[in-house]
Amino acid sequence: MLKKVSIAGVSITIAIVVFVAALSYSEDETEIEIEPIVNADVIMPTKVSRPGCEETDRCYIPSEITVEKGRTVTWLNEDSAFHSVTSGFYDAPTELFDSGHMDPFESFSYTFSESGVYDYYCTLHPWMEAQVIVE
Ligand SMILES: [Cu+2]
Repeated sequence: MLKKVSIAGVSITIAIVVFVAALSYSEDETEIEIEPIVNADVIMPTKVSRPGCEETDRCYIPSEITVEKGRTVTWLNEDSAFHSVTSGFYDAPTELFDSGHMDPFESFSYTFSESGVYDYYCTLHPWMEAQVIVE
């Protein structure tokens, strides 16, 4: 009788270990999947949180992107600092889109349904400016 109880105890322990292992495995899998999913059209590269990138036109790469009407554009923050994708200019926002503060490796998407030229900037770093041209 005592033997039976301990066997049951061992099976339960094994079952718990397997369950916990399965849980942690699926968490790992989720983490691995997140990064490659982002297929960015525009990136914010490293070190753009200090002035200078505007001189080489590399605050957002590319700083000018042309897309068809109806297309969704995705930005990815590849820097270690916060950035934003905010429509308009620093002293004249248009309030069409605003990513808010984007964490490192966070992405933001916006679908352009009207043709036109869309200027945008970073609310944290006014020298960061770029354009989306929608045809
Ligand atoms: Cu910025």
